[in-house]
Amino acid sequence: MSSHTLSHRFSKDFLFGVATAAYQIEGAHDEDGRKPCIWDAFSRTPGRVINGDTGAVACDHYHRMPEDVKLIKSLCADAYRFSIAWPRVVPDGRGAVNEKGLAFYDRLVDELLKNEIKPFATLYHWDLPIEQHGRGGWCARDTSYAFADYADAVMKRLGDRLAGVMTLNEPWCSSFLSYLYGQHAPGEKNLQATLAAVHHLNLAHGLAVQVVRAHKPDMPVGIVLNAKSIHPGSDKPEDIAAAERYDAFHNGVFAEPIFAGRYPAAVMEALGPVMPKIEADDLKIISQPLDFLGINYYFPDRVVADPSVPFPAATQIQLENVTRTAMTWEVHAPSLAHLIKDMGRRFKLPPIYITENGCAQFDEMVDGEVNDPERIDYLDGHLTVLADLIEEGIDIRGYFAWSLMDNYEWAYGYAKRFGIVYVDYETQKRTIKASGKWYRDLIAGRAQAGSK
Ligand code: IFM
Repeated sequence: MSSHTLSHRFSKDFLFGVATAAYQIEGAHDEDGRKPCIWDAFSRTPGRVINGDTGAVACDHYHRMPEDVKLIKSLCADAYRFSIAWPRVVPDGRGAVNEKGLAFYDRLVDELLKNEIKPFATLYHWDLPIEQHGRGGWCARDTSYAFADYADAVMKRLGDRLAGVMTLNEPWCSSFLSYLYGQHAPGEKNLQATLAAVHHLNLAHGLAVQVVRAHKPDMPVGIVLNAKSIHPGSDKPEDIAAAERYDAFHNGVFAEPIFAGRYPAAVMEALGPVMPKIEADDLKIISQPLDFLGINYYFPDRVVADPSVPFPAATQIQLENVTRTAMTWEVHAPSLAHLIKDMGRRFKLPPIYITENGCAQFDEMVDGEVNDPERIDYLDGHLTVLADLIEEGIDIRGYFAWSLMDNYEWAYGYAKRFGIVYVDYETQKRTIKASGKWYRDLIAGRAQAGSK
């Protein structure tokens, strides 16, 4: 579908945005009082990141912020979702607030507002200050409270001008990928540590919601989950049961405490003895009503029963002959609808924003242009699904393309490009890809159509 045809399916107040995260784009890792975070340490550890790439320079956004805001403007985006670096604002994790760190985000927010772009800030996108890691990181309950204090500092300074606040980005990654599978900082493989991180992240979220509301009761606040769209690998009852357990383990440990005030029974039954201490009010704090749920969706998870692995005794399988991205992730837009409907069946959800969606492709610059039809197809397919869901009456308020520009893709370093804008890391030149122009026309077309 051309971007023009799709434009007509979104109302004028549907929010189209682009998203990034601090460690992935800012660089300036040791400037103006910023201190190291767990990703500075992890990325410098041999063997952890492809090519030993680090976020020390990244897209140099810290020095190029005004031009980057112009770029966002040129894409006609209504909103920009960025993250605030905890190690810039409270460099030791706890204690002194760094004025220069806050001043950067202050300038960013003002620049966005000047350009009529709504600022949506994520408080935590994985850059835990190394000093706080030394105090136990997410395995320690203290980190939830340190996070709330940091949130307080941010709200004091920016709370009057933000359009929305996301507490955490993808706590699954900050726990499972970081403490169970060892692929993200701090690179551990320990179930007990993982479950402690899960609970302390949930608690940090709840405490931060309280902080945000204490500053500004009407500030839209939510969390961003990369909830998995789970499909049993077959119709066999054992695969269906495996998919349910997999859901409880990977999705339920976040969604259930947040939206139902309890941990999944299957998880408590299987893993109760290794769960951290859950104190009396924790679940009440965690389950405060939210103004929105942010969903990051990229690919489906297909699972079968596998008694040879520990709980949830399920293994992912890969389908053959399907389209895959440069990450080897399966492209399957209908799974976005499956995810949203499945979550909606399980919980009473607040309004939804798609806070990330996009793909890495093998982009190349040829004669000054980057032609990326696969990314256009990906965006088109997923936005078409969203338009269908909205027409069915599901309350979806906005969509943020991941990402504004190519950036530091964590353990893959700079090897994977997710941007709708190409970054030449030698010169830091930004070039809008064909997908970026397509997205711009989609947004602009909607305004011109004056639709709905
Ligand atoms: O780049 C990441 C982002 O930081 C979090 N969500 C998934 C993206 C692609 O892997």
